[in-house]
Amino acid sequence: MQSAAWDRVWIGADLATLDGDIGIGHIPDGALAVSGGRIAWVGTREALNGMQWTAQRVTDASGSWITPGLIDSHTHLVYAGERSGEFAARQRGATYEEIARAGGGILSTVRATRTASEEGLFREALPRARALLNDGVTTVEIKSGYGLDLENEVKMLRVARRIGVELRIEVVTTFLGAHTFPPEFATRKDDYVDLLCNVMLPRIAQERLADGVDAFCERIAFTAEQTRRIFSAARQHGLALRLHADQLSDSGGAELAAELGALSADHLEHASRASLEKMAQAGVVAGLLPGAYYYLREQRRPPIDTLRELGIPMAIATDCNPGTSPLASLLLAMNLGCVLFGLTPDEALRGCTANAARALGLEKDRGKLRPGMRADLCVWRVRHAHQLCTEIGMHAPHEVIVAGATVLGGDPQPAR
Ligand code: DI6
Ligand code: FE
Repeated sequence: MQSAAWDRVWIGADLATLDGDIGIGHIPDGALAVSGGRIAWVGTREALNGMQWTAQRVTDASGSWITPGLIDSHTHLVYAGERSGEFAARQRGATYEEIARAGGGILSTVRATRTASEEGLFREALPRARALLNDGVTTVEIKSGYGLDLENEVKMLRVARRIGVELRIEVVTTFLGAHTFPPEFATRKDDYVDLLCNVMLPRIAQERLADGVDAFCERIAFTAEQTRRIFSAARQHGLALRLHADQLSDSGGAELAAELGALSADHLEHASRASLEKMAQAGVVAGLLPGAYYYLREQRRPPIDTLRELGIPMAIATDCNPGTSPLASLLLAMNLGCVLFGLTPDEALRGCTANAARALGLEKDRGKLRPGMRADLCVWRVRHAHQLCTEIGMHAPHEVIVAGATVLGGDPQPAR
């Protein structure tokens, strides 16, 4: 029998493989091998004992759980400034929409972000990304959308890319020039849509600064028709589509996401059953953002029962942003998803691994413990993986591994 030669093996851990369509794919007393930055073997200790293998490093992982590295599939974590004044105004009774219509909200962050230097923006954003890494996040999606002109959108996307290099995690970037209308286009909205389609999108695609395109399809932002134009242009440049859909009202977003083949439609609090049926047919992932629901004290939950009934995969993300979800903990987002939306712990874990990978078009490579996938792993000192979402603020990964390399924590390696 030929002997396998691996870089590293963990033995004795409980594995949450997330492989298969239900549950978390639990393998008790498991073993996992990594080679060349990829997962090479997954199974039980017993099966491993029946094999011929060698490894550069063997880790006794008994008493630990290993999960796929967590994936935050929706964030706006690159921005400058802060919005505590707006929070206070809302405590006094103002609504998010009122603040937005009065030029606050997203636009106040646009002002701060335009003023910031690229270096300053990087320094403001990095701690938020680091906080996610501290929760076990190995892939994070980051949107632009607080520049709203070519120069400042480019600046945001460059900062997002740099964060990935700095922290050695994977950053997926999304161009969200269609977040809101910049003040200079307030009275000529279709001209801004022209600019997005004819100038900004082509340049950003050409410089490979964005992996996808998103839009805020909402009565206070872009109409379904404007969104359709932007998405058609994005598709011509080969960019993936994601959509902020039906968060504050039924604006036809979910339906459009299905029609145009978006990877995910996010929020969905007000999505109709008919549009969800179209999403199911088109294989669009539902992005659930319980942080925004919580922070805005929304009254209407996303239609979880219908999503389940239709078999629509659910991802959970932080939506980390300064106005509606100032949240840099994916573990807390999972807990909020359970407590506020009624998700099961299995669904929450799947929402930040396998289904989040799917929301980013990375399902062949991430989100599961499966041979051939990139070795993005978290090792947790817990009795059960469910504790990651049933307990709050009690857990941090013991070790975080990206493409086979330790990027956080771990045991000191014995000298050879
Ligand atoms: N929906 C949201 O909840 C955030 N963006 C969006 O399109 C809000 C972002 C902000 O208020 O700064
Ligand atoms: Fe968002």
